[in-house]
Amino acid sequence: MSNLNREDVDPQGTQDWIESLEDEIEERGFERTGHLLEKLVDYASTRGVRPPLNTKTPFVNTIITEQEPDFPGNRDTERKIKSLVRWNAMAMVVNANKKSPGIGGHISTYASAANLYEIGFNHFFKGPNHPQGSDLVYFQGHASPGIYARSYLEGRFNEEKIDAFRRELSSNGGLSSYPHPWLMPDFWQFATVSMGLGPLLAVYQARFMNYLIDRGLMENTGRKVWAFLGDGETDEPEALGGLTLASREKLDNLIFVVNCNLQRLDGPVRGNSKVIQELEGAFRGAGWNVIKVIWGSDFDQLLEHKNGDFFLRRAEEVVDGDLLKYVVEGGSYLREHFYGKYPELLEMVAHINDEDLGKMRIGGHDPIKVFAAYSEAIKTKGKPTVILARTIKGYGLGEAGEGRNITHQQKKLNDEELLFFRDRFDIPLSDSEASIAPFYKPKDKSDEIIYIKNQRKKLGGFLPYRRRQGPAIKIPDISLFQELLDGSGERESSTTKAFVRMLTILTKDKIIGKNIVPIIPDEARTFGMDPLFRQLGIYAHGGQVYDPVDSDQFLYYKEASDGQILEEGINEAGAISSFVAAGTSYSTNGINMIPFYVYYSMFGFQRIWDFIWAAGDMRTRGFLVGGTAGRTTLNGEGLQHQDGHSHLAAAATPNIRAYDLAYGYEIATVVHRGLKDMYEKGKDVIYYLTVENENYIHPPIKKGVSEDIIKGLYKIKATDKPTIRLLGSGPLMGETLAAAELLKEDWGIKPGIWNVTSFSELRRDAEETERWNLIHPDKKPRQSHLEIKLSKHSVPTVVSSDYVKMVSEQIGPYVPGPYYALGTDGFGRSDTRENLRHFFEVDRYYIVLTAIRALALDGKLDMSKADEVMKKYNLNPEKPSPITV
Ligand SMILES: Cc1ncc(C[n+]2csc(CCOP(=O)(O)OP(=O)(O)O)c2C)c(N)n1
Ligand SMILES: [Mg+2]
Repeated sequence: MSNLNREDVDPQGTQDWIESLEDEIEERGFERTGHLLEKLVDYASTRGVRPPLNTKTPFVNTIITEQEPDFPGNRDTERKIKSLVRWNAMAMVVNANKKSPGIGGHISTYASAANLYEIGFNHFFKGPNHPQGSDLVYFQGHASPGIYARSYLEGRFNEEKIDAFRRELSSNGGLSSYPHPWLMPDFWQFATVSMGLGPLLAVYQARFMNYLIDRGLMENTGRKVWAFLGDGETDEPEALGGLTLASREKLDNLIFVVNCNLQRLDGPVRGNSKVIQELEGAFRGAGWNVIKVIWGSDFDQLLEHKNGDFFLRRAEEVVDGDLLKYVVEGGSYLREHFYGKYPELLEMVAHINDEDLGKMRIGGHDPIKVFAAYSEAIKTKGKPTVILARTIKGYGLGEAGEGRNITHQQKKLNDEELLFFRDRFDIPLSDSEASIAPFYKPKDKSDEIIYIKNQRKKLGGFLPYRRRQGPAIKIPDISLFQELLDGSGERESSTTKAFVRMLTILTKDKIIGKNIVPIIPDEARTFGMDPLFRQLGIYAHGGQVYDPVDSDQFLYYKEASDGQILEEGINEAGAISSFVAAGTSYSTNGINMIPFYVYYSMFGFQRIWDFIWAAGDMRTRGFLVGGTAGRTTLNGEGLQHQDGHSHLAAAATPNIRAYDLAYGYEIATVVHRGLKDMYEKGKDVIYYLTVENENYIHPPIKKGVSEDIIKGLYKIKATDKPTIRLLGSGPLMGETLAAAELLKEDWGIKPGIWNVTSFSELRRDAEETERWNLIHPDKKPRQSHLEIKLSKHSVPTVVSSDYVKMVSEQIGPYVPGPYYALGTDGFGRSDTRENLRHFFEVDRYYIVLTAIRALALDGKLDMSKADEVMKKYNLNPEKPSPITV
């Protein structure tokens, strides 16, 4: 509630104060008056007064009329352009749904945001050829039809192309429903449609640009990051999750524009209060510069009226639910219910007829107001800016959905509605033409097309635009990692330690060391990465302004403005956003950066898979590293910590190459291949590694296995005419080797032994091979890697991994012979590693039991042998099942 409505015990006294303030504004200006007020508030606080400090200001525009800059554009032409974009955006959705009912699409979101984008396109967004470099614009996902429609007018898409909106499988490619760089790699840069991701990604994008500048890798040319988001979208915790980071890091290169149409899918965002005011509080409280754009120029006369206070008071009283109702009901209702409350107010609008009253433009639809807001935003120093622009959902759709709750579903318009739209925006089409909702583009020589192209030319070219490749980096020879390839000798080590060693070697490399971006959410010490703190420094824009508690130690907590590590604190969503910013830098900044995002494995895919999915869509390149993974290998931590399923998610993410690794040389081999693939060859993939904390001896690499390690399966030990085959994976390789020993010693059976580095890569290769064979029945069948390696012996296979069985079962159908998977299905437990492996039935004894039973089922042994195994190793049939809950 604003202070306007408080009871005033001394109105005259108040008036005197206001007049003094007015004098100060007149004589000394806005800035001085602001300073004075700040001083007064500070002083009052020290004197025991509790100033009603409110992060909310009255429900009016932040920028007042006299602060508005002159509008440099041609308003008439810009209005025409905007109308054409609106029409074509609408026609695109309507036509798509006429041809393919149910194909979907959104009309109303862009209809509300058109002016917000048009002002940006005509006057602000710097394009790829701008001397200062390109701005980065996060478009609201559901506004895509409008962005396509503008590209059509700009001549970037022909009619055939926009006619194939949402039909990407059509012969000429079509247009993707939402911003998907994966599907339109020359156009979209950022995948924004999963709500909440865009805003957080944008914050970290702006931060990463400063990181590059502070590290001397990029020049500061004043590029901006613009993030357009919906007001409903701000309910997503991620959407507002980066606000304090943005102000802490003084990201004045960041501008949020919230399209406050007060509605989401089902209804109002805040029917019972005001979303703009709530957001103002949140952003201001977080230290942002907040610019509210609520009222259009039509309202200036009311705000500046001598009785303007009544307008203010009434505006404070109503809630968003009321504001929405006024849009739908129109002028006479508005007069009665809004203005009618106070006679003074009613009097103020007496000269305006009902129709005009209903049409008075609100802030987000007014070019002057939006231009003023953007102008201030790009000049603001030391803090990020948010523009809260009040708009109307489905603006211009009239009866067909303007401001209505169903507006989001609106995909078709009848004749009458189309004609209304045409009239509303003066589209030069006859009745019969308009009724079929054709695309409409004026001639190339028309004022509109010349203007649209000219403005973009001045600003450095068309947007959105995505650059596919950055400059390649020459990756050093794999001998860089020789010590890992040579094994750990007598020393026991873990894959986590091996990984950290590898990372240390990489960061010290003269050529690519500086391009490495280690990212970590408060787990560096867990993984033994803390030595990197001192070596590389932790990035802090303002440097380290305190003496750290451990400054007397060699490996102290070193922050520096040119620090290389991004230590994100306990913030996986933020850290993955940094990963995306770094991993797309080849495209957004033209600088290839190599992110290694190392996190607690359980809090990776499980927590932020949606971001990882978007990272894939955005063609991010880099390494995701799930540390202390494995449901039984990470032992004491229990159910919430022990990751036994991230590889399922990884396998389902199309451009992720996932590996669970057992030895240092596998890490060296896979990482080296990843570096070559992504940064030399420019492949749009992400490498995912899980590493563990079990210590054992890492053998040296054997000759000729590198390629097999990459493909996912390589031989550990050959056996002459084996009757059974054991596959081990990651840390369970140790149990697999121990099981092989037991089989030999106790049962006289010599298995073949293999190591699986990637079930998902094997599966993809097998599926691809199978598919090729299916559609080439006349050709000699191809063989998958699994067949090539394993088809010589069609014997039973027993596989043990530290992941749920479905991970290893991915390859079951493609492995010759019967296939038995042991895995860690069920909730984890805190206990010793040995007990856990027994509990989950993946240890050496269960491997032996499964192998013996497999041989019995294969007719090679009597089933009584399996019983003997149970007895010999004390395997209790009454033991609780790890699977059943
Ligand atoms: C994470 C996520 N959940 C749900 C959706 C489905 N969805 C699409 S649009 C929409 C409402 C958007 O409202 P708002 O952010 O206010 O945008 P507007 O269209 O009103 O501009 C929802 C829930 C989504 N895209 N992403
Ligand atoms: Mg909305």
